[in-house]
Amino acid sequence: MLAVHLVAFFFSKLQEDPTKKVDRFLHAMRLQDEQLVDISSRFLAEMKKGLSAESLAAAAVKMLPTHVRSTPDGSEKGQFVALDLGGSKFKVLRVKVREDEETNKGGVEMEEKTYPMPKELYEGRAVELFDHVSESLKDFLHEKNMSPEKKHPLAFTFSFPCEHPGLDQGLLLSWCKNYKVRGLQGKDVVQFLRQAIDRTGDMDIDVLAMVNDTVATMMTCGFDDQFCEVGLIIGTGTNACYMEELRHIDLVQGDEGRMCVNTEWGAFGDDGALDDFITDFDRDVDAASLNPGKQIFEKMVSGLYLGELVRLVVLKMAKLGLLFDGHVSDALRTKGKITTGDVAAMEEYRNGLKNTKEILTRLHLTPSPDDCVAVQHVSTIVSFRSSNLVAAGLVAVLTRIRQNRNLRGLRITVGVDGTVYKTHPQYPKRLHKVVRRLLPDCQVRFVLSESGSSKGAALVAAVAQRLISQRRKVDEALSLFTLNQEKLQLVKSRMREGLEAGLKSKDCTIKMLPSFVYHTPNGTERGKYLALDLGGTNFRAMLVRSRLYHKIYTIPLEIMQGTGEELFDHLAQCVCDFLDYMGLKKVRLPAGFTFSFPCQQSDIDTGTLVSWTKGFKATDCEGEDVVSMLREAIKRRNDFDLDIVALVNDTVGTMMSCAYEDPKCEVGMIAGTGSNLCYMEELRNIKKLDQSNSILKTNKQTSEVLISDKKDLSGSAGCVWHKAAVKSGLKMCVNTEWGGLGNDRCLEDIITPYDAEVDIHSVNPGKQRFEKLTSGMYLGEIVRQVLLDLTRRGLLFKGHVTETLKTPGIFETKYLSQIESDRLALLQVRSILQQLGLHGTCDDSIIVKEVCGAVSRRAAQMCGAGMAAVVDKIREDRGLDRLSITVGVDGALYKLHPHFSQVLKETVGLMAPQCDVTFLPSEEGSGKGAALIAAVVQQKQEM
Ligand code: 0WK
Ligand code: 0WK
Ligand code: BGC
Ligand code: BGC
Repeated sequence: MLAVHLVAFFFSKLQEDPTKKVDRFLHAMRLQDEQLVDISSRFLAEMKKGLSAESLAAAAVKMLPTHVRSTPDGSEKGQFVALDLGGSKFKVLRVKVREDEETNKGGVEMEEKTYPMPKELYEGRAVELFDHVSESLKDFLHEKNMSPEKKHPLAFTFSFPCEHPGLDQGLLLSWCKNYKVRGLQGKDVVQFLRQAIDRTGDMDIDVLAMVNDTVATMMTCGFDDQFCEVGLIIGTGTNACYMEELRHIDLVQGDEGRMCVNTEWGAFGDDGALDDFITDFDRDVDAASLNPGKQIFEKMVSGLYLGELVRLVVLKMAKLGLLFDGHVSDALRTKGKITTGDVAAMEEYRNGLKNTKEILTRLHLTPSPDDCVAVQHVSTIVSFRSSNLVAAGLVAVLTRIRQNRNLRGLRITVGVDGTVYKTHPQYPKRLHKVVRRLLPDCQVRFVLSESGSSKGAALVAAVAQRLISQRRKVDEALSLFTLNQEKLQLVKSRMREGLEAGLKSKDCTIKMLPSFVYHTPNGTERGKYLALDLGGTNFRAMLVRSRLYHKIYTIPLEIMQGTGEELFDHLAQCVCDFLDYMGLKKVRLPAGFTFSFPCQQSDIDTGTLVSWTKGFKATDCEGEDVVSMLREAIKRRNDFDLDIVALVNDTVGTMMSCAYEDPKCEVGMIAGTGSNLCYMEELRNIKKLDQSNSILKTNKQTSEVLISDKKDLSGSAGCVWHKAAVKSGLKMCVNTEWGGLGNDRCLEDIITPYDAEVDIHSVNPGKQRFEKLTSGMYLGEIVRQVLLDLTRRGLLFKGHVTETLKTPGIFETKYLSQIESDRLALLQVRSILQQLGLHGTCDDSIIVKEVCGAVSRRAAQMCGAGMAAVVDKIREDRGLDRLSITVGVDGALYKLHPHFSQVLKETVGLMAPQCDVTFLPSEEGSGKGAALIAAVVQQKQEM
């Protein structure tokens, strides 16, 4: 009885507009704006899930980083072969980008050929599929007379979800659409293609980049429209990509700039997020698909499924007697009998109904005009839902971009491709309308990708090519700073030769200056001493007694490079200020004077400056006794007095102050503004020791070193001379001044053009070559020279050479330490560069960091090799198999640089494996060391 009432009710309705019954029947597919807004916000949530490290593994919408960092910027150039696989057509193309400006006015020229894709390959083995692809490629090259010998760069559009470790790598996550090929899931598709090309042979192909068709479409449209930052495909499948902020893509290192993300929105709903919108027809389509449960959103939207949806709806309505008087044909029961092309045809403005009739007739149905209207309306509702769902997805993507950029409105272009969008008469208009209705503040332009996605793929390949060549050129420049074990061995042996030569003669590159310090502290040192410390960057005065008080004074450049008198007057002024500050102006304190420059000493309290180094160039000092110069300056003031009892090099002072803590400390090293090292040398080895006023002398005939039995150090006449050698164990600290290694050009095979530039423009060209490769005064300048060269070659900062970059000394070594710190994100590197007026991209920051790393690593390695030469010499001199020794070290480079000390340690370990070297950073600087030496000197004088 009920059935009779139902049929009667329906018939009464039939009389009415046939579309009404369809509207009722498919009310679940007719989505209102609030539902679209709801779907849109669900998709936005899915996007965030897919981007964040915590939730991306479980996310249905994969949000795959593509390594495409920018839309076309006009510099792309070149000729490429392109493969376009995964859409409805498999194409091979030749793409010329800005090849000959004459003919195609800086445009892109393309030739293409579509190759059949045999049915069996869709569900066959991956090897067969890719053999077909590479044979088609070979055929195309042949047809276009592209010589098989020439290396052809290739861009590959592969329209399936892939994880990209790089532009030329893509691990297939899953097949979709009508593909279910075996043996490729989880594997690198590019590798597969390369192997197929090798199997096919007789062609030399360089696969530069593989991109998703959405990405290629965005790049294609971005070539002419710089606002194009979204790529959309509504074809066999559906998908979208867009430019996301790098800082939001947890999977990729770096937090500055943007990267294109392939959303793979076809999988939206695979986790049930759309269950309340899924109709039984959708479930039927999914159940009958190659990948049930997957690509839920795609199956509601894309061309592979729309026709089927319409067929299932029409079939159901026919079965329910709502169409064709309940007549159902086998054809109508047959999967795929209504295509998406049919759906588009049915909705054609003019011939829609005619087409509908023809299609239904083709399905062996005899549709009434109302049936045709109804079926046409079914198509309308199904395709309308598709465009509405795409609109909802797109609104989410555009909202995301707007939020990322904190914009109220947004002007943006969406590049679109795909048969559904291209061939379905109403589709584009419907889509645009809904997007603009839901995003009234946004200016959204849709650009159809006329010539397919390969133009875009070629542009990505052009960028890849530029990045690869840029990378190669940057690596070439950086490789100049790479020191392999062989080169380090060279540095070690040359340092050793230099040490040995320096002990014998005065005229040598490594000065090996006797310090007249015969032993390290033995703890008996007592008293109150003033320590003066003229280092590389500043002057320190300190009072050393049980506690240590100090004050730091800067040395203005004009004093550094003024007259000697002005310099020492400045020092005396500082000492006066300090004594005043300490209330000790009336006391004549014994003082140790740390003077961090090469001084030829003839005794502990006198030394003539051999040559200025670092930034100093004060006149009338070289060849002068610096202790006298200080004494004269103090005398000129005549308002305080000092008893300067010791002159020490900062390396010696550092060794002494550390030896106070660790008696095994017999080496002092400075890695600061300057670079130098001292160590306790066997007295017998210091052949050149000047015997004039020391307790030592050399027997001209036997060149043996003799020592007097007189205890005092003032070298007095009438004493008995003993063979010093026989008095083994006697040592003296030698200030190596290793900074001079290479002054005789023995480091030419290490010195790079950048180093040569730094040396030429230094205050002492040709001098201190080793120092200029290793010390803080110069590392920043070497980096600047490298950055300048890379920028001039267009490899950095877009080739924009700023005044800053041309300014000597602008890139201080402290920036290396900051930039290389692991804790510093690229953004912070960028802000340091910006402070320097260097405005660059994220890639620029990465390259700058690499250059800093290469320069500082070489410096630490060079010092490590030099150190290895010294400790191995000490070991051999003492006839030891193993030497355990401590090195007291100071200097901003060693103390502040994030990696220098570690690389130094590793290199010493590598180059002097028979020595256990402990590095002891000096806490109180060399001042304490100077005071200790002053104490030793005083003790001796009191004896
Ligand atoms: C044309 C593009 C191709 C893309 C296709 C999608 O060149 O990369 O895959 O559009 O549309 P379909 O051919 O699947 O309709
Ligand atoms: C601190 C020492 C001083 C030495 C300086 C070197 O007390 O004698 O000259 O280290 O480091 P720089 O200041 O050159 O970084
Ligand atoms: C694939 C996407 C592709 C889209 C359009 C989908 O099935 O998963 O990678 O972009 O189809 O071709
Ligand atoms: C000087 C050395 C000093 C070193 C570290 C070099 O320039 O020649 O005497 O030890 O810098 O400050």
